Amino acid sequence: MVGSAIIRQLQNRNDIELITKSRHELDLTSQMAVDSFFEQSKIDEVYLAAAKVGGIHANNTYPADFIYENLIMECNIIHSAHKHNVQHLLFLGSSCIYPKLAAQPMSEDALLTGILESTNEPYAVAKIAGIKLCESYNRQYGRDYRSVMPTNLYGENDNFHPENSHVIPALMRRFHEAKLNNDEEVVVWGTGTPMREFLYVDDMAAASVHVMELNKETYQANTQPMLSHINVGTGIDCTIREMAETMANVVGFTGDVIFDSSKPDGTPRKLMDVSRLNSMGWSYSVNLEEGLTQTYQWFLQNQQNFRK
Ligand code: GFB
Repeated sequence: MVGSAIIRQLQNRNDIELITKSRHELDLTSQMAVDSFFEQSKIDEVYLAAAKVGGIHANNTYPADFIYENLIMECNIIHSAHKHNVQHLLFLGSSCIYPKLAAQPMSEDALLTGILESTNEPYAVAKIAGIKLCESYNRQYGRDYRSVMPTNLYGENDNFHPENSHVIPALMRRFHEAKLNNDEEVVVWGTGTPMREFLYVDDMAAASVHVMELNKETYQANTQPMLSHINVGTGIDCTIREMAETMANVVGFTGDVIFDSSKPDGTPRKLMDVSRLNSMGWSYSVNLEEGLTQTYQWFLQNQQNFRK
């Protein structure tokens, strides 16, 4: 999802030659395959958006897959990039790197100050390792490897699986199907009280390019060698209940929304402090209702391709 949005940002630039590989063409969990890819391609900049991702249920159900696949992909790509003399790399993490009960809004220096949320701890540990890999290659070898930590993302090319997806694609599909079936109610997981901040994927891609292209002096002046990541978000959050109501309006579902409190809520709140990125000249442009409307248009055009 984010990788294809970064391609949309960069594809019309004539100062960049894009080199991409689909998951069918290159197995990022294979060190040999990744290394020979770097050996054969003349690469000078890497956007590392590839990851094993999923919502609260998937993280809780497949913890081994989440920690193993993310760690091995990060190790393979970052080490091979260094071996083949790639000087610039941008690693994409997640807001779940911060402690479950971090002070809100969460600033970059909240990293490693407390216990993680249990539903996604293995994924978060892998993402923290990614930041530390980048910092370590910078410190030992003088590389310029940077990290951005997005808040919860959504948009076109998201995963709309009924159980394994994040809340926005899950509810978009559930509300849409309920509307078609004239159902009287839609069930939303948890209590509806957790608060989340949502960022449209094209905003995330724009922020990624912005951070990659900051000059080194600006990046270093705003970060520290062992605290080098930058938050990306809107700085605005809402309850899951409020988001579900906005979703119902966007999709046109007029029935009742009910909450299943037997399902986990996850972190109570994870609002990003985005002042560091704002001070470096970037802020978001697509608000939640606009982003949901654009995503629903994409959903309607592409839903025939979704797996059941
Ligand atoms: O999107 P989500 O899975 O991400 O869930 P997290 C956000 C909130 O929405 C939780 C509620 O409180 C869920 O209980 N929710 C309500 C639902 N209905 C649904 C539904 O049908 N599906 C889903 N998925 N949630 C993830 C992490 O946590 O955030 C990942 O597990 C990653 O590691 C991602 O960091 C950004 O914000 O809870």
